[in-house]
Amino acid sequence: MHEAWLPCVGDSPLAGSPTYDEPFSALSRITCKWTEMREGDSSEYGEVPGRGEYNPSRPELQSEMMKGPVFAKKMTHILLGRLTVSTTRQSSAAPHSGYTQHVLPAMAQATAKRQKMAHANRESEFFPGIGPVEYKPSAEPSETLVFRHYNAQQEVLGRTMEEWLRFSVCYWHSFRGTGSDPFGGPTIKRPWDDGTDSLDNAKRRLRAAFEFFTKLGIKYWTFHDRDLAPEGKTLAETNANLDEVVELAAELMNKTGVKLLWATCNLFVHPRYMHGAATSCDAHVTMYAAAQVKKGLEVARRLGAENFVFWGGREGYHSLINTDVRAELDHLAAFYKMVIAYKEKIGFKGQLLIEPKAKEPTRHQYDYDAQTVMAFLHQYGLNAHFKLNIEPNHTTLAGHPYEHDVIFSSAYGMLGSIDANTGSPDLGWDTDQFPMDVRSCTMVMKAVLEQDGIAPGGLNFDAKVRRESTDLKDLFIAHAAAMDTFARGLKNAASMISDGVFAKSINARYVSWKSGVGSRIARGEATLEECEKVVMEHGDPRPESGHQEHFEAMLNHYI
Ligand code: XUL
Ligand code: CO
Repeated sequence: MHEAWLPCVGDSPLAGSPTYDEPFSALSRITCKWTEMREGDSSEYGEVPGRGEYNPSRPELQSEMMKGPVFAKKMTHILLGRLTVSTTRQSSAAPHSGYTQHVLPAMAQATAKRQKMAHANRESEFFPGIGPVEYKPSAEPSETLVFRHYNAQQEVLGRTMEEWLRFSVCYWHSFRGTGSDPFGGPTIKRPWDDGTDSLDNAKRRLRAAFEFFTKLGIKYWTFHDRDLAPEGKTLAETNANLDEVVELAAELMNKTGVKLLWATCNLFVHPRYMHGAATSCDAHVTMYAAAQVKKGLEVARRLGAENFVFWGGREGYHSLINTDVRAELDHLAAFYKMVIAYKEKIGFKGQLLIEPKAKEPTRHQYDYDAQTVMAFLHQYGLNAHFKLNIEPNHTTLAGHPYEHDVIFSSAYGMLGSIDANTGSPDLGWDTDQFPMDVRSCTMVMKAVLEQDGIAPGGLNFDAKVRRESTDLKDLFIAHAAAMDTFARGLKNAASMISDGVFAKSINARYVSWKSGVGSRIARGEATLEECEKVVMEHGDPRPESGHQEHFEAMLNHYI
């Protein structure tokens, strides 16, 4: 009998069984049993010797084992399971094959390292008894703390689910949210948070967050500068507080392999920003915002952020009677030019993103929706430096369907990242709910697949558990269920694309643009006279059905 901690997904071994000291051909029976699951480090599996050398007489095991190296290259933190293997030797055993000899020393070391890691991982300081969340497609309906569809390493159209989806936890909702709303105070009290503004509290909270990310298997996080560390009495003190917590963040990121999808500056909570930040009527306020963003970019660079987001919380107006809108938008563009200059100066490589929102907190936000932001960027010659971070709950506030801004920005090559959430379409405000609607997520993932992925952006859960969902477990379930919804969306969208029926039916609607005068108009070569001639010769166009219900029925087939 042999025992080893090995990477696994569900109940499948993924990196072979190095503790065998005999080739499979020498064995008449192999019984494998998985017990105990935990997180672990698979980086040492980077190159598993013996790949492909397993005995073909056990194809069912070999095919799983062959996945090992591919899997290991992509992940550092994975699930480990204790694999117990009992073997029965054949009487006329084949001679020892060389591969196990060659595997054993390396694996002995690896096992020791894994055992050490496992010990560290067993310390469940903040979420005792919860997680890690496992992939369990056979889960009962009431088992919601599992993934039924999200299987990080499963390939869909040539990439793993993890690569397509690039999930991220947002710190402000999940670790700073208290459930308070304009009508009532906090309802959510986390055991690690003493409610003070101390640096100790900030650090404890951050440690809790990293335990959460790891148990969930999410590889990215996002934050606002002021979520991480408290404001001090002066900007210098505030920056020093931030530096202290950022150092801990760097350490935790390094230890867990969790990366920073994006950072952003909170330019809306402090009273100084009541008239706006980059669009304030007071230039001194804009200077403060510029200083804050300077530090934000430095922090983003320090932590290797893959993007940097601007959401103009107070960049808008409440009244046109007291506002010079042209001046405010000119100032916003000038502000972004300073940002580009500093980004280049310090060598920050992340993608800059603007997040549209139609209203709230201001009556009218300047970054109203995707088309408004793209027009603004063109107007001021900034389009090469920015992409968009689309939040579908904001899209619906602009009066558009859920997927509208994702599709519009993607159509122009401007979809940079997604704040994956949803609202209640019957309400007129931003409720930041977890995305749980399969149809919506399918439509979003179709756009993401069609543009060949969202990297360096990702799907950031800018979503908060309801103020009535007060258990720690609710936080896990919310993320796991939303991840599962997007995984379903991904699989559905992949089928829609591979089957090609949508592309075929859509192309059929536009066939008249592919030849003759239609194609000349599309290329910008036709004239009004030429068009007139066609109509004179051929008469009125024949009305064609749009077949909307046919398309809707096809979509339902995939959902
Ligand atoms: C606000 C919102 C922000 C941005 C980042 O509605 O979505 O949290 O995502 O500032
Ligand atoms: Co957002």
